[in-house]
Amino acid sequence: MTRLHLVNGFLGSGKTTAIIEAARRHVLRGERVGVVTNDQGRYLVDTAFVSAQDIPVVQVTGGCFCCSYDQLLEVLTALHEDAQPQVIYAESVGSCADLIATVVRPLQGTPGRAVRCQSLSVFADSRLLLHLLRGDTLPLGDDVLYIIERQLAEAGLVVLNKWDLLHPQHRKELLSLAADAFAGVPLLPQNSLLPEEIARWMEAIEGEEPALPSAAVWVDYARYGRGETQLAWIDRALLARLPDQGRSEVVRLLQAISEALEAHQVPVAHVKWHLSSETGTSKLSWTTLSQPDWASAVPAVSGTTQLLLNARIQADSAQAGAWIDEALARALAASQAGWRIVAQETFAPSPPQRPARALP
Ligand SMILES: Nc1nc2c(ncn2[C@@H]2O[C@H](COP(=O)(O)OP(=O)(O)O)[C@@H](O)[C@H]2O)c(=O)[nH]1
Ligand SMILES: [Mg+2]
Repeated sequence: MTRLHLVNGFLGSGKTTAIIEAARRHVLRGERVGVVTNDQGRYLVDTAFVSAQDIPVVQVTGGCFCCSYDQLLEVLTALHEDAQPQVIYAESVGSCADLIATVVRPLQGTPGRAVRCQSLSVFADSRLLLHLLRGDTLPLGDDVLYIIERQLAEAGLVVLNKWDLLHPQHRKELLSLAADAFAGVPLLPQNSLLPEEIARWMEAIEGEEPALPSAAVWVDYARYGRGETQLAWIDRALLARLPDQGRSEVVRLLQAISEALEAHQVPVAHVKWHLSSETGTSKLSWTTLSQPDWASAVPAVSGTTQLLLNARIQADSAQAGAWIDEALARALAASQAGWRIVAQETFAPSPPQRPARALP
């Protein structure tokens, strides 16, 4: 029986980072592992990045797990046929909620399935969670924050991720607020960049006792839908042949998009880039509370280079798409590299509908 670990948590909270390290550790132990990624669009940075690590990966696109159960079952079957994984990590869209009712309970209610759902970890950026539990003002709208709150309400394990980025003076306060807010649910402070901390997470979810609540939580789908649609999806895939000093080209491009979003004060949930060239692949992220300095984050690149942008931002999708395209057009016009835009999507995701199969 394949063990399935569901991993939820807001956009940019650290799910993919943790899953990739966990998958590596399974492989080192001689276990076969697979990953399911999920997002609103079709060209997914996470799929590209997981696949670049030689980890078998399938994706559920065009909506979150809660609305795409049939597609989830299809890709789980395909993963089974291709890789026979003993353990699967399935990461839902970071704006998805209601997984117990829409995925876990229906899976449990289907006898004979080759997959057993073992855990539901919900990741949170510890800094964001502290603000949320204190009731501080955040750049994200109330309905978006409602999604985060509902995600956490159904956790079997709350991962207080990016613990390293939370000021040591605030750690006790977060532990105490979280213990009150998620009474009885295990809390795991974690720095997902440290392999030994991922090993601890794996122990927590791979133990005898499933880290999985037995009952679903109530979700107000009107609010959930408003939060989901407020977060525009914008992706752009670009291709060029770069010289050996191509790095500065990429830095300028990434900076141009960031400056456009900043100029219009667009709240960011997660803006991520997958960069692949003949020198290697990497993933670069800008999350709600951390914008990296692209000039130091971008690695060396050369030769045929692909850039894939997935942006989930709180804005009108058409308006924000136009801002991004203007910035891109200016950056590409100033470049000699002959960049081509090879794929693009811009939309406001549809509001999720509570499926009829949802179980309490
Ligand atoms: N400092 C720190 N950064 C982290 C941690 N976990 C993830 N990150 C970074 O947070 C960003 C978003 O991570 P990602 O795994 O893509 O988040 P996801 O959207 O939840 O899958 C990336 O830049 C990661 O390197 C952590 O525990 N500490
Ligand atoms: Mg991810």
